[in-house]
Parts: sequence; C-alpha cells; structure tokens
Amino acid sequence: MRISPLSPERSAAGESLARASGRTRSPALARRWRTCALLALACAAPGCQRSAPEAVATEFGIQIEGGDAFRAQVRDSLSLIDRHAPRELGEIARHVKRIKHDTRSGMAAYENPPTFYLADRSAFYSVTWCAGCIAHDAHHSKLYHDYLAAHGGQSVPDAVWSGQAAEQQCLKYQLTILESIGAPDDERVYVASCDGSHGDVNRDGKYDWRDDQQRNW
Ligand SMILES: [Ca+2]
Repeated sequence: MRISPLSPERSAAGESLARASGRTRSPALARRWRTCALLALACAAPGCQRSAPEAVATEFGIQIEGGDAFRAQVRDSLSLIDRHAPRELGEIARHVKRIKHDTRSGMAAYENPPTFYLADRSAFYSVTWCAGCIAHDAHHSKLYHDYLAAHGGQSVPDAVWSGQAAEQQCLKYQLTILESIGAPDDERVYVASCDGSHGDVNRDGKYDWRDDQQRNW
C-alpha cells in the first residue's frame, strides 16, 4: 500500500522501526520530515509527469524507488556527484540508503533504511539541483547519525539535525556540492542567499510537522 506523506500509517511505521533498533523518539519527531531548500520556480520539466510503473534500482549503493524518469534523474544526479566529487558521494551514500519518489521532499533519518523522500519540484528542476537536494538532506542524516554514534544510541535532540542552525549547515554542504558539480549561477546564488529559515514554512518560529504538511516541494 502506498502511504501518503505524514500519514498516521507512516508515522506508526517509523516509530516501530525506531523501537526495533533500540532508539526512542517523541511522537512529534516521528512525524517530522526534514526539508530541502527550494527554488521558488514552478517546475515545467516533462519529468514532473509521474512515470509508471514505479520500480526499484540500486545506484552507488542507494536504493532508488520511483518511475523510469525519476530513477533516471536520481541516477544522473548521483553520477554527476560521482564524477566531480567521488569522496563526497561516498559520504552521501553512507547516510542515505534509499531515495523514494513522493509528493513532498524530506529526510527520514530515523527510518531503516534512512530514506530521502523526493518530490517532483526538487527532483526535476534540473539534474544539478536534484544533486544538491540529495546532498542537503544527506547532511541532515549525517548530523542525526553522528549524534547517535557519539552518544550510544540515545534519542537525538531535534536541534541536532533540524531547525535553523542545522539547516544552515546543510545549506553550506549543499553549496559545496553545487560548486563541485558546476551548477548554474542561479542555483548557487539562491542557496547562498538562504538563511536556513525555509523549513519554517508557516513562519511560526517552530520547525515541526505542520511545516511538512504545508510544504509543496
Ligand atoms: Ca513552523
């Protein structure tokens, strides 16, 4: 059964996986997804039309789930990073084990495997943009798992891997990758201009599941 973003089914599944791995989290954290920086432009790429049927492929050790166009876009993005920054691709592949097509983008670092849910607007704006988004959310997962490793599997505080300070770290990493792969000026300038507050979609000063529900990229 396909589970829609932020559905109770997915939250419950995430909690079960966390319990199985010996980690505990708050229900709020279980519902939370990480955000990816965006360009405020409508995606007009043909790839925005979902291709069917969805399937699974493995590239660079990362499981990719989606239609033909989605799998090709993600593969091309990973290949681009591999050509220009192979060491960084290895780092990304250590922290993102699955990239799955969905209607909202976000990193579920606590899932097994750690999964980056990737939506059309982020995936199909361009190959370079897609690569940067993958790098951005891989860094969220790195922050999460580095804390786990350093603290004996204790519950990971939200601020460690989410919120504005974490977003700023992820944006910095995203920009490094965009520069490495020769991304267009507009993409690099946009990321450089972000202050990390993009995840607070409803601008209430908090980063929580309500923001995820309102995200459209
Ligand atoms: Ca908010």
